[in-house]
Amino acid sequence: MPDLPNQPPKPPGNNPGRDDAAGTTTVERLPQKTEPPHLYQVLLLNDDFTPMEFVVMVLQEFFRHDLETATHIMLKIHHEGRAVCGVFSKDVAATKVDLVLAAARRAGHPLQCILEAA
Ligand code: TYC
Repeated sequence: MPDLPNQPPKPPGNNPGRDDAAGTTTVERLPQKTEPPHLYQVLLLNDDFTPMEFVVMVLQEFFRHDLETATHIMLKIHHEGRAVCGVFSKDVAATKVDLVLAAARRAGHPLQCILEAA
């Protein structure tokens, strides 16, 4: 919009708003294009060697499940081959996998822990 005669000239540069005759600036807020965070589920896989108690401990310590829920998830893995332990952002999910695998290897168990896009 051209400057009105009784107004000082606008400084050059980016004008983020729209000025009307009264000098009111309307700043339009564009709809935010923020994507929802991509989520990943962390799963434990069954094997024939990792003790059930160790898996229950992992579900309590690393996924903050109570004993009853941890036991339920462990038995689901034991019978069905796999189960979701939790759903997290990518970074948190990857860290959980690393921590679980490190704890399992330290204890000498072959437990497998993976992540999948949710
Ligand atoms: N199948 C194992 C056993 O009989 C128990 C187990 C459960 C192992 C869950 C891994 O992710 C697992 N000792």
